[in-house]
Amino acid sequence: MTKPELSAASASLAQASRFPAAASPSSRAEHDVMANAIRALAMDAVEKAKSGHPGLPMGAADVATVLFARFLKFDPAAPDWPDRDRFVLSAGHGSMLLYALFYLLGYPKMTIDEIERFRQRGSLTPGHPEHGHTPGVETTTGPLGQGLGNAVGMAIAERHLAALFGGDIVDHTTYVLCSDGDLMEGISQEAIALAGHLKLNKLIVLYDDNGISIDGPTSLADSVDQVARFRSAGWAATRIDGHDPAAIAAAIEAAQKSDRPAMIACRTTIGYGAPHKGGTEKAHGSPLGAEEIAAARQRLGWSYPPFEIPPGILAQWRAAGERGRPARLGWEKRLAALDAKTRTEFARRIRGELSGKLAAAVKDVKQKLAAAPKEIATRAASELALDALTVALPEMIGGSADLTGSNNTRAKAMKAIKPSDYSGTFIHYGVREHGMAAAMNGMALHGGIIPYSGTFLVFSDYCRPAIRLAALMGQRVIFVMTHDSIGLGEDGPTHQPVEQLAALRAIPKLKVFRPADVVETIECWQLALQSNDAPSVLALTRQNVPQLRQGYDEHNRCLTGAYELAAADDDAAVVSLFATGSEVAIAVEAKKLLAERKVSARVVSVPCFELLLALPEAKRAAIVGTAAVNVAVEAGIRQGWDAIIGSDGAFVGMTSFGASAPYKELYQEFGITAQKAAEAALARL
Ligand SMILES: Cc1ncc(C[n+]2csc(CCOP(=O)(O)OP(=O)(O)O)c2C)c(N)n1
Repeated sequence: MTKPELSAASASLAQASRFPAAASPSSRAEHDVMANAIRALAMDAVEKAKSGHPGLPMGAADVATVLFARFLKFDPAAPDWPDRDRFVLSAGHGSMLLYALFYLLGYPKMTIDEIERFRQRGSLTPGHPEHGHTPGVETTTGPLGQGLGNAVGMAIAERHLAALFGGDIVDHTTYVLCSDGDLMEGISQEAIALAGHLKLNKLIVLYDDNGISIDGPTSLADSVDQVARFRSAGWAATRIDGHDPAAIAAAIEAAQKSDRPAMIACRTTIGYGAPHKGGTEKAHGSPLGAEEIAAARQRLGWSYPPFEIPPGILAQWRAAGERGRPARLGWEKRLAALDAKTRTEFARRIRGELSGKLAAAVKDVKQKLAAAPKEIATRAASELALDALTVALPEMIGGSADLTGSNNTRAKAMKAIKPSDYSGTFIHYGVREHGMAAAMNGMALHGGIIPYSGTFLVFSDYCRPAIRLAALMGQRVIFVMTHDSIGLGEDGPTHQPVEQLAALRAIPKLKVFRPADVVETIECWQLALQSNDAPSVLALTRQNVPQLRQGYDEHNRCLTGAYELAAADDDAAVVSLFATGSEVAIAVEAKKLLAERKVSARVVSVPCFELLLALPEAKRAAIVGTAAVNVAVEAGIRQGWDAIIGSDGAFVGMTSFGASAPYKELYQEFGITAQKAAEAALARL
């Protein structure tokens, strides 16, 4: 289409103050002005903010217009409608694409004022999309590749819940818009491979194939044939002109019919419409500048002032926004027609509410342990807990990154999720820690599922970016991480976490649990499940530990993060021994050694720093106590412990990497023993 034609179409649409509310553009001209509205808002908002990324929204505007105006099932009046299609903007730097769409489509809170306040404090339009902050944003994106990983989890969640509740209630598609950067990140390989293997046919990736990243053309660093790459992973993949609405629509239609996940490589021009900067890295991540914007307006035939969308064009967009309402109302009717039991269960799961069966299951396990104590590894304790918990809470979906037998994350009754049957509740993620964690975030975000996983604690480093995002988004995702210290023994220093506990505790909001025995393990599981606004890590031992908590106590003693496990033999403890996990038993032994020296000591188990440090000052101080000497024992580094034991406290732990040997020898060699803990206390008295 030539420029004058564009201008004429734009003008006639703009003049029609009561534009016929057709559901989707009926001509190329209508499409073009709708797409140009996105482009104009993006370049003007970035210009006003003096920062941001105009290139992606301008380049992907045609793809987004076709998707949102013709295909995506959503309702701005109910952004959380459970059966909506999910749209994940994996390339979160292109956030203005989402914000422009939300405004144009009529999401009530996304006013033009919010668009004008792009990237300003308190606005609904932060630099990168933030879930829970802006209605309609399905997941927090920005770290490239994560959104794609989340989308795989969302697509798994959809298939699983559809298998349980039927296609009348659960039948939606997950769409992703991703960029070159998303596909260069390693996590994308894990996500793509898993989705292809599971044949997630309701996952459609639109790849903004513009060949440009920050440094310049992607050819500087990349020569992957993405279509071939996706095909080899079991996807349907195709290549189209991403500025041709008919081609985009045809490709999406075909993708919707695919029996496997589909990728559409949409060849686009970054910063489409900007005559000098378009097609170059100059359009990627900085304002285009007044001159270039004026020239782009000319080129696009867009003659309206910044932040002004003529009524006719806005009406066309708003009509597109209304498109999904009948579908939502129809779904609500179908939901209401379900039998009461199914409907209540579906609603409970979607709300993320725990059933009353959880408390009963925990009580039952604790009573059995009181009657017949167990000296087992906390990873085995976790399996024992899961056998009960997964029955009480069938919305739990477990998994492991190829360490199922080591992580003990598969409860007896669980069957695996397979392409031929998604009703299972266990996922063999393969050796893909990062993809696993990102997929779990997606499942939690989707709703209706409580995901948990398994890997070795040392490999938390392999999925840390996704753990961080789970915390940032406040999602209930549970990371079981076994082999939590030199106590794993012979596998040696490559597998022995030393700094990982401290590193995980450094992530705001993340609850890092390190239970001391089988009773604490079930209590920590209960707390992790109850933590519906934050993720948890359960750091568990490979080696056996004694059951320190004897007798039945209905209270969850781990709730305060730390508690006095063994009181001083008299009223005046001069030593407080703090420990976590497998080292609590060592602290108990140290207390005995000190008693032999007539030194009165108490033992405080510290299963969760975050919970302890969140207590009101007086309560925390009461647990920490006022002994003359504080000693902490943990087979990790000291970092973080000073908040509990003070900088003058003694620390018995690791200061180097571990070594390969039977674990008891390692505890001796690295001095993590009752003897050393007692000596450390005595030296300070
Ligand atoms: C994990 C991660 N690494 C680096 C960045 C910084 N970054 C933002 S966009 C980008 C690449 C931009 O290229 P592309 O993905 O093709 O986006 P486009 O230029 O098409 O907008 C980079 C490196 C990031 N956001 N996330």
